[in-house]
Amino acid sequence: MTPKRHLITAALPYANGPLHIGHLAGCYLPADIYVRYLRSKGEDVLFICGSDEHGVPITIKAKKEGITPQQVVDKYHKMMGDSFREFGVSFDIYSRTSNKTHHETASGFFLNLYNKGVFSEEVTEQYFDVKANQFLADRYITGTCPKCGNDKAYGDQCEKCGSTLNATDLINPHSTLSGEKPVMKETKNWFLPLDKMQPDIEAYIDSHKDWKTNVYGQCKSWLTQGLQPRAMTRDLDWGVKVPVKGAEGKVLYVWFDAPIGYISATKEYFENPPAGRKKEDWELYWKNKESRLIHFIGKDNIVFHCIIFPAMLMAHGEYILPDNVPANEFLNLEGDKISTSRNWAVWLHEYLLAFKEKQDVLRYTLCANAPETKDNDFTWKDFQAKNNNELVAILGNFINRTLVLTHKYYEGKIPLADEYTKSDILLLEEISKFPGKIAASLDAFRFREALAELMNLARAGNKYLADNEPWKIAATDEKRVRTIMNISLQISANLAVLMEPFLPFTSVKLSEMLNLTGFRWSHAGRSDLLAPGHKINVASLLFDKIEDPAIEEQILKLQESKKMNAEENKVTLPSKPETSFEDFSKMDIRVGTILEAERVPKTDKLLKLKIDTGLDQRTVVSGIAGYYKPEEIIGKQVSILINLAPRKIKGIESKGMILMAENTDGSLSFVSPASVITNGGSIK
Ligand code: B3M
Ligand code: ZN
Repeated sequence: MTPKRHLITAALPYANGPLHIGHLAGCYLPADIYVRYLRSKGEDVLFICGSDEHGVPITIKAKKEGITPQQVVDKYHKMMGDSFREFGVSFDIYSRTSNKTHHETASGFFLNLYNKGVFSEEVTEQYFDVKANQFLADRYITGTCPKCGNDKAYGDQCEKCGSTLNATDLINPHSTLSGEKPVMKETKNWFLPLDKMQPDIEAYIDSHKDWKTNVYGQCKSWLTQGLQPRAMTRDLDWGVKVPVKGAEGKVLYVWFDAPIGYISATKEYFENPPAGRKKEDWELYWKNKESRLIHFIGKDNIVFHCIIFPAMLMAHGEYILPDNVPANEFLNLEGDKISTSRNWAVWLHEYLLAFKEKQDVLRYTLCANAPETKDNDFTWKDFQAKNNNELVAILGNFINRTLVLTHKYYEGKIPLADEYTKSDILLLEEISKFPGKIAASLDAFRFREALAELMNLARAGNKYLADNEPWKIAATDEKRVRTIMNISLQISANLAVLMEPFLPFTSVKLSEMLNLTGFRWSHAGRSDLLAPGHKINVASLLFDKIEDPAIEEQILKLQESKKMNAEENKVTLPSKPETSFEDFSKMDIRVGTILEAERVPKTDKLLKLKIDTGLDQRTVVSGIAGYYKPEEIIGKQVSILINLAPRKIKGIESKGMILMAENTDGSLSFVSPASVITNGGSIK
């Protein structure tokens, strides 16, 4: 079915902190690219987002900052909205879940299900913090994940392995309010009987084998484990009040109210309807079978969007279900997980202070590196390289040469293409295929691939100029030069149209320089976008080089965070029991040199090293991939325990162990001799 209209949502970020590059890369940038592409195609599309202002993440933050939850959400709602605007994320509405429309909508939705008898009312024992006199829902409780052993799992979810949990599943639970071990206390809550709904949900998931493999796979694995009833209410005071008798002092579970936020925001958008639309039109997007609903999210939100929210919508009965949920994996920063509490992040508002007006450079880098199929890494060096070697050297260079020559030869007027050569015709044919190729990638939510294709168009232009060298024949073959320049200008115009979803600021700039207006996706591919005689405007550089000091400053800033964290978390391990010299001398520790290093496939942490120990050359597998890149450590001298019994690690026989010094933040460093020692020299 060709949909009549598209409703695109991006996850509602918790209003408990500023936005960082992980947010942009994981969810908002792909969503924005997709929406801009649909708009360029002239589709009917609505792009919805807003702040998630309920839930424990907000109240925890309020407690930490010594302000009220309302003050927290006011502060960050504004900050996040500003960042989205500054980076060109083009929501039709950026709403918030603390507003009246949302409270009414969420509470109405709950009542609808309640009146239908969907919920089961159950008195269960929940964790209670006696000291804080409060039930401990969701993030108020942490403990060890029963599935993966992560000891910082929350009461509703383990962020490490992505499992959804119930607080009572946690091993060794403790309160994040007081740090105390909680007690059990009875309380009544309303449960969504996901167990009974499993067949319907299963049929729904099975009808979406087209979803990204990471998304489909996660859904299947939950279904295989068997769905459990899940409480949709909480004993908390911050949130949407539960609108039924006997529920005083309780609010809706944040994951019940938050996705309804998409509905409320759509309603709110139509509260002051744009020309030609009416208030009730929000229903078209949510209830009409010819509408297509797409949720862009990060991977930790998959279960809520693919199972729980669809279950809620099914139970309600009037709504369409999500057609696709293109979730991304996570973006890391310089090899380490992005973390707000450790200040290990690139904050969007801070980025703009350092790189003024370079929003598109970040959009470009994050899209080129998007964690689409696996977690990915952002590094400042790569950011610099992408800017200097791709945006400046390929795209910027091509446009600049084309426009400067047009001004020089023709006073800024598009010349007539006289006669195409065979290779011109081939190139024009190639150009005509780009919109289709880019569109195919975008339709499949393969944004990296789409962007790479866009750059291939710029590359083709660059190559065309380099092959034809119009500047060399300008004086001798005016006719040929006119054709070359005309073609280069048509490629530039195509780039302006096709880059818009990815690089909206640059697209505006380039369109202004080309004096180009009113073109859409469907015009791209043509070689007559600029008519002969059309006058272009003054040219300026689209991108400029980013020099080393600017990058070093950013790296330094991150190192500062590392240092501060190390200081804060400083725990010096207590001494181990006494040992004898005899015991110590049983260990044969030598100096060796790393000859070869490579990653062990399908692992995150392991490197396979070949070490010259002076006695032999041997293989050692070491868990240091998070700290060292293979190519950086070749030739380094390290300390190695050579008489440790060999062990098989991932099928590789590892002989010996590299000694590592552990920093207080858990990071590792080689123990290397202070001056060069011959391999085999012993450590005693
Ligand atoms: N606020 C979680 C998050 O920011 C949550 C998303 C809600 S989407 C309805 O990761
Ligand atoms: Zn886990």
